[in-house]
Amino acid sequence: MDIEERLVRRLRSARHVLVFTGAGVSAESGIPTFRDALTGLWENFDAEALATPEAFERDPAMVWGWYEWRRAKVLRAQPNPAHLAIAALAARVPRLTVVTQNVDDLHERAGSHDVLHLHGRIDRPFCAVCRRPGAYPPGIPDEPEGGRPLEPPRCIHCGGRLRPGVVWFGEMLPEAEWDAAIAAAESCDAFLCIGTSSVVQPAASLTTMAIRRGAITIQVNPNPTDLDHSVSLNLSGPAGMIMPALVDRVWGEI
Ligand code: BJW
Ligand code: ZN
Repeated sequence: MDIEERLVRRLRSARHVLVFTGAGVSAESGIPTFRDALTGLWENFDAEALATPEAFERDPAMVWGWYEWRRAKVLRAQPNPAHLAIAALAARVPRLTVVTQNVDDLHERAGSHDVLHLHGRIDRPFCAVCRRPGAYPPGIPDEPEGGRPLEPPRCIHCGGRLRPGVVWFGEMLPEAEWDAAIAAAESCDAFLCIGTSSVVQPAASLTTMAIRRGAITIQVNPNPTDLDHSVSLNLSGPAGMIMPALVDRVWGEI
């Protein structure tokens, strides 16, 4: 791995490392990235239009069916070497904060603790009316490839429709997670931005906060983003390959 010795030394001496992840970190686990997640039935939709409260109000079965198909994919997926390298990093640095935009639980299943989920979790449905938590039946939904429209289950308290426990466009991020993420971005001395297009706000602003306060910033992505020229180092490639190599090179064998 080609990193200047000066950067390696700065990373090695970091007291607080923030790992910020997006859909790309789960891509090698077989979970489509957000902007690739439209296949089959949903090919003619726009992901940004499906992930809104208005879409759910207009056509709950279409939106719920899309999420059930994606939830089945998450349940079948396994953490990949990138998730595992991030979990292993916790034992090698004085303090590690993992902040994810992902709605899957692959960081947790890889062994990361106290992950801050800025956009909620696909496995935590709640009532669209009274907002109390709902539950899924155990097991993996049996979705045909490409999915199908499905009427959402009803809330056992008020009879309202359950909705996926995720943050849609136009909705506020969960306050405690967002506050904790800002505090971490403002106190970290190394910030790793992994597998995100960095177009969705306010999450993407965490990287710019860290840049502004002088943290060393590293981006891992096989494709260009608007941050390519703002970060301290751009590592171009899949996270599953780059992350184990980076952790190895800087913090020792994993
Ligand atoms: C690999 C790889 C490999 C591939 N290895 N990498 C300020 C400015 C402009 C707009 C706004 C603003 N403030 C708010 C907005 C509006 C909006 C917004 O940002 N819109 C933009 C599209 C412009 N934001 C909001 O509405 C947010 N709420 C909010 O701000 O509340 C305040 C408010 C209230 C009312 C009115 C106005 C403001 C909420 C945002 C919620 C986002 N929710 C989603 C859906 C979650 C549920 C679901 O999954 O369905 O979250 S959208 C979607 O995007 C999802 C993701 O978490 C998020 C980020 O996407 P991510 O992770 O970056 O994925 P991709 O697919 O974009 O990129 C994948 C990357 O991986 C690519 O770069 C690949 O190259 C790379 N990759 N393989 C490493 N192997
Ligand atoms: Zn209810």
